Amino acid sequence: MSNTPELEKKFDARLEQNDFIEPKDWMPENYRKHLIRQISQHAHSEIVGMLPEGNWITRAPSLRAKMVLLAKVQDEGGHGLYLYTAAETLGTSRDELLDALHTGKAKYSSIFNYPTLTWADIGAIGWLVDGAAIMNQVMLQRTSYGPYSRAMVRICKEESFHQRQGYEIMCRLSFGTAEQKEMAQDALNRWWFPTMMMFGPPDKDSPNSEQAIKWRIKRETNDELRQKFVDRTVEQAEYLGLTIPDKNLKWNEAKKGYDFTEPDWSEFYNVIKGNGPCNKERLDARNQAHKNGEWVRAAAAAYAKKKKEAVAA
Ligand code: FAQ
Repeated sequence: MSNTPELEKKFDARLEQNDFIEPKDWMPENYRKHLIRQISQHAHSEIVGMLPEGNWITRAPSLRAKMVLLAKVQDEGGHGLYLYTAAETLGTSRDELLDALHTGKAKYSSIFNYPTLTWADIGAIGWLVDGAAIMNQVMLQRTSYGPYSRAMVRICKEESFHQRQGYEIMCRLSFGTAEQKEMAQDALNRWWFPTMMMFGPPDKDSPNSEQAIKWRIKRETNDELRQKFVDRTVEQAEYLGLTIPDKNLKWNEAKKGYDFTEPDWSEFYNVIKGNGPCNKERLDARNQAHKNGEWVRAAAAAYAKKKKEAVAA
């Protein structure tokens, strides 16, 4: 029953009708592989994304800020879990997925290879990085694979809280002392272009987009989402009294959107090849955490085994 034209035709017709494809449905092998690649990279991004912010939990400037940041970082761990589970429904295992991350074979979002130097960076991550993540994830709620779509619905609800916590920090700093405002501006200067890279390379250089759109895995292209993100963020920066570090940023009435400078794509490719400022640190931290958690996995497995035996007896 492999890849027969009849099954393929039925599959295409279901996509055409915006039906969800479910784990037990027939699907082309390349659709399955494409999804495992994207969902697992997304899952890895969530858990590696915990590291730059986790770094600030002990240094948050108030108890409230600490509690909010702790909750946010914990949410990201939860997002990783929903996504790994969604990937597992495609016939891969958690061990295989994590092994690919830990050995550097699998990618995760380029953005998490940049350092968080000041508290304002926590604001900038929430505002910009979560803002970009939501822009991308809102369209993924309508992705064609059911388990991925359902994970995205839940994740989007939590991400919008994350974006607001970041914007709140930016508001406090931007409307605070001159020194605080300067910190906010410095964070915006450093995070702007790396955030724009999160949407992936320009459409003309994106090898996966065309097929992803055909399969309705992606509903909008990298460039479309980047444009939407810029258009939405300019106003938010204006409210804060901060300047987006792009001299070419200009409203274009004809396209009803902003013209802007593209990020430095050579920097992007360098980062995703493993040569960003924190790639090594992030992978070392993940590997160490995995090793430290070994006894927890062993204890959980032993408990599950005992419980199963007790039920069977
Ligand atoms: N970083 O052909 P395309 C978050 C790779 S979640 C690293 O355009 P595609 C939450 C791409 O994988 C952020 N690699 O690829 C949070 C491909 O390589 P491959 C993550 C990138 O898949 C917030 C190659 O370049 N979100 O932040 C990147 O059609 C705060 C060619 O690219 C998702 O993963 C990149 N930025 O489009 C957590 C959303 N861009 O696999 C903590 C789901 C591209 O062929 C704190 N993913 N590449 O070897 C997607 O929507 C897509 O996979 C894209 C890339 C848009 C990321």
